[in-house]
Amino acid sequence: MTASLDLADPNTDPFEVAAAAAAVIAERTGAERHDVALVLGSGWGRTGDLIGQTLVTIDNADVPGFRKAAVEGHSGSMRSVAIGDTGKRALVFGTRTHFYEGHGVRAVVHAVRTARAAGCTSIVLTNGCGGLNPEWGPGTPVLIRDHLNLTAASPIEGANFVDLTDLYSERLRELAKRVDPGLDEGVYVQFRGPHYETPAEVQMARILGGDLVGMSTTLEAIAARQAGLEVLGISLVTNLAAGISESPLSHEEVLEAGRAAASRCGAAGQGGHQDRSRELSPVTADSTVPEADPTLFAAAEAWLADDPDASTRAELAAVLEAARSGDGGAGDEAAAAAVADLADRFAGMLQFGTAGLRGRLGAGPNRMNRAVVIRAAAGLTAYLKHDADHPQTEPFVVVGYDARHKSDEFARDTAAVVTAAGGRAVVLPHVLPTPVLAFAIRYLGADAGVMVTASHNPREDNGYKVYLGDGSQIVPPADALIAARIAAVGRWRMCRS
Ligand code: 8IG
Repeated sequence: MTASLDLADPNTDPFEVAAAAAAVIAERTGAERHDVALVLGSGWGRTGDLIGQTLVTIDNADVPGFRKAAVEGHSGSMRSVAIGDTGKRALVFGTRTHFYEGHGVRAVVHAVRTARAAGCTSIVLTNGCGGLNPEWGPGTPVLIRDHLNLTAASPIEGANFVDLTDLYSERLRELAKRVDPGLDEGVYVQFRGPHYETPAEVQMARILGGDLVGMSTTLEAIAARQAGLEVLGISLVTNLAAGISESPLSHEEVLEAGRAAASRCGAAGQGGHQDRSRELSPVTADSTVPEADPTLFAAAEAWLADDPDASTRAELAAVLEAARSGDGGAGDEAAAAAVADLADRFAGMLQFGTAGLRGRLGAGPNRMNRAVVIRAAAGLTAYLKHDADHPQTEPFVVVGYDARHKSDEFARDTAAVVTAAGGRAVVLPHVLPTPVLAFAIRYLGADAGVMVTASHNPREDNGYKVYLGDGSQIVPPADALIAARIAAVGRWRMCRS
């Protein structure tokens, strides 16, 4: 069977076209994988240059499934850009296909699926839009907190009920706000277009809770979530929406606002700082710049209020006190070290991969602790209920643990979460080696197993490995699906808020 690469043909598998596109990108760029994707909307044309050096530019016409740009002000190419000096690569799409072009939703979200197939784990979706808040003058960038999709369309085909809670990553929004504390947030409303709204439609959007009106982004964001990508959405308010200002709307006004705002948006999109740009990739958050900003302390306070474990609470309280004790004198060096320690602990959540979770024991989302384990267990359970090859309404999980510090507590927490979510759980009766867990999964007919073990890692680390019902360790895309579920679990409670 030869696969058709025509997205308009209903017999074509759009993910196969995305894989074919990613293969061309890998060949042309010489990069086996890209890390972060960026889609440039109206007015964002020069932002790609601010991230780093463009290494390769590819004409859209050369890549399966892509179309030429339909609108003036967009460029019809994609590029591979070095992200500062991090060794990571951004895949920058200079244009997008809009829903109003009438080529179908598959064409609209093809860049998103291609980004995932090319290895990206996060995506930045930008757009130009109309603003409903009169304080947002033309050229104001606004972070998308949530959306209203008024297109009545979806990129997802078939009975696949993707969860969209916290679709726009709170972690990435907070990161953007650390770079540019003046950034506001809003709810983006996608109309079909291509006409702009009537004043009555703008009022409707306002009554529904909208802050921004545009013709893109929501379908792409949904496809990104389905693919397991972490999403950052940024709108550039290029005009006040119809009826909010006196004057009628023109495309020229939109392009002009974009030109005027390019530098601030570049700073926000890039991270404003080379060391920040690497944090856009959730895989590593290793080189955070120590900085005693209030959001860091607020994040630590929020953690203290929620952490179920007295020992990590006490540990964090001590670090927080030390970080706050800078007095310009001899204590300052210790305070600076404590701030750096805090920044590292709150640099993001430990990332879940095929090897599960692994990290240093301690307080904070970037450490192994009961709060992080509870969240991982909730994400795993949601995966087993909704995304697994054979979804289960009452998933059955077997949990084992080694003799490492806190392993037994992590195992019991995991069983409690599975049970609370309506599943069944068995904890092995005492410390047992991993092969026993793998045997128990098959012997008991479980849907999955968890082994809390640091294996051979340093004594200050611990780890959390996940096995499927046949006793095998997880392979892609299960890792990305579980990671997306974990990301959707109460992010507002874990990270800065
Ligand atoms: I740029 O005011 C831009 N795109 N729907 N409404 C809609 N899309 C837009 C607008 C706007 N401005």
